[in-house]
Amino acid sequence: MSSGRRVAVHRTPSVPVSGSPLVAVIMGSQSDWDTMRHADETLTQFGVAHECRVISAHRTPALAAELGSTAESRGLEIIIAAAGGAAHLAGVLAAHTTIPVLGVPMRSDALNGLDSLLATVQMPAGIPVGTLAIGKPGAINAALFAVAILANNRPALRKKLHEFRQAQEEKILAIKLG
Ligand code: RP5
Repeated sequence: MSSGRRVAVHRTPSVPVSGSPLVAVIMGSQSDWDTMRHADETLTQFGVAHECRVISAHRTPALAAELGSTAESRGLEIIIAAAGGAAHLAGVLAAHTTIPVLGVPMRSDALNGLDSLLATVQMPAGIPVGTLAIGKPGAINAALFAVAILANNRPALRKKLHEFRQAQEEKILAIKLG
């Protein structure tokens, strides 16, 4: 893969993220980054090697096809694809690969993300896209879903997921109202 804007691949000293990327976080525009950085942060929190890139199904169609068709040979195991409006990115990437593709609909100005949701979720039978919620919750959950898939054959990751759920539960139980 020689072209395409590489937005960021975060590595933190406390959670080393090394090796070839297992997850690609792809978004249709730089304007999606403010939402998709939450997927990036969540994957970093779990120490999952990943890459974040801007690739558009409409503006860079050849690159989108290349990313999808080379994903498996590059060792990617999951693609997270975010787009807004006429959001074809996840579907186009899924058409070029058999690895799981998770779609995140972006909140749009015109229709508040309903357009992005329908464009992402309504795939024809035969080419699946696992579609998450609109916006930030979808970005976070796409990353958690990717971690859950990877955890199927990575016990250390499964343990981290259990710890994450427990911490989340404890935070709720500690709330005192009034
Ligand atoms: C989609 O169009 C992108 O995913 C973005 O959500 C939306 C608007 O893109 P920009 O006009 O901000 O580049 O392709």
